Amino acid sequence: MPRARYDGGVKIFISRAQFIKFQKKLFHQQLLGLALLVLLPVFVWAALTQRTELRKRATDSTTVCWNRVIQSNDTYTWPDGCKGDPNGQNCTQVLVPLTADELTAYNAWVASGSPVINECGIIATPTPTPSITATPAPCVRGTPTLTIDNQNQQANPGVPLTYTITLLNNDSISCQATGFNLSINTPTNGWTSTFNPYKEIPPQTSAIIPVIITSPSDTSAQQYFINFYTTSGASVYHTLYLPLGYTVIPFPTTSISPTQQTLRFTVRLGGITDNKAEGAKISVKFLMSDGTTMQLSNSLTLSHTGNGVYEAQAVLANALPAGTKFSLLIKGEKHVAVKFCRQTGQTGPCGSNETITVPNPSPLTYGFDLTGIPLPPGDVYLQDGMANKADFDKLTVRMSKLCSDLTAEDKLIADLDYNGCINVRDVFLMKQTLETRYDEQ
Ligand SMILES: [Ca+2]
Ligand SMILES: [Ca+2]
Repeated sequence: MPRARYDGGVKIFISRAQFIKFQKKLFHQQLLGLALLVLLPVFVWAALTQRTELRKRATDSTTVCWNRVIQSNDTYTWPDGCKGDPNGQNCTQVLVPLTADELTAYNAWVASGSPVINECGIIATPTPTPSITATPAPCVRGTPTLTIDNQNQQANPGVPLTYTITLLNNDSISCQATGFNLSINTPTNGWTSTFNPYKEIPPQTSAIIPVIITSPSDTSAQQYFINFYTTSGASVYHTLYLPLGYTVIPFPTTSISPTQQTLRFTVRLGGITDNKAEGAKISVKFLMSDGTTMQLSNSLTLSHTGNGVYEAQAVLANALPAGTKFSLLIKGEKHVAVKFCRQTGQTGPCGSNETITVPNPSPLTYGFDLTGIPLPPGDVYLQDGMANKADFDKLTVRMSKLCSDLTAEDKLIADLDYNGCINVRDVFLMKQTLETRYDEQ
């Protein structure tokens, strides 16, 4: 049987040369197979390594500005060849089509609502139109951001203040621009405001809105809070407000200080409870805190206002400056002087260093209610600044006269209760003063 197989071999190889040639060919094929066996794994390894490296590069890549992709019909390109590089480096003035992988990533970004990419800013390219291949991005409305640098300001009454407000539209980039309605709630009594009540702002974009507010010229000095409101017909999320502080401060005193000033002195006279002393005179002296004095040049005539209260007025050509400290020395025509250190309500002697202070602003009409201490009669004509025996003698010597025989001078000297007679009642009043009173100064 082996012989028979050999014979068969003989039939295949016609000669030995052919057999040798066959063996060489077989050897070359084995060599090629061996080479493939060695090189193929190397090739596969290299390919896998390259793919891993590409993936790694893709993972490590910096931010891609998908919002810069330009869509035209069914083509997607990078503007200026920047391929979404947020730094804008290596740009060329050509449109570069997106690769297939980039197109897939871009469509995924659009499908996720085109989220804002902070590093990529806002670009003015048109919103991509929906197409068969790209899913339209949903519009997500957001609460706007209101900011202001000068939120609390102050001004004199009637002086305008300008508030510079920044309104940022936080809608997603795929939304249409929003028309914001703007308003403020100033007080109603004479306040004015100036601003544009409507502002259209694209998404992810801010606008500056100047608001000018003016208070009335007679506004009382205090802080007012005024709200600046935004609303829109697009979303309830667009409703919010920003409080603005507006403090009204008074004008400097000098600008409204009157040049003239009316002084009103309200007094009582000792022993007088009716109008009998109508027309009597008083003198007024200002004792300034710096030690100087200011005597009103003329004595003032008293006018009865009711129930034994009398009033006298004087006009100063130049008002007392605000903050001036002083006391008053009031002396009747037959009375000892009384010192007043309070504008109203004084019923006893002045305290040490007690003074009246001119308010700020210095009033046009400056009133003093001095009725708490009736002026004591006793220092009679001719007055010498004290009530003593000489005054008492002038009185008693005239007591013998009939009322009808008294002259005007007699009455001025000794009719202390102004009843037209000189009698024991006048003596009583003078004795009261002699026991207690001398001119204060
Ligand atoms: Ca006297
Ligand atoms: Ca009398």
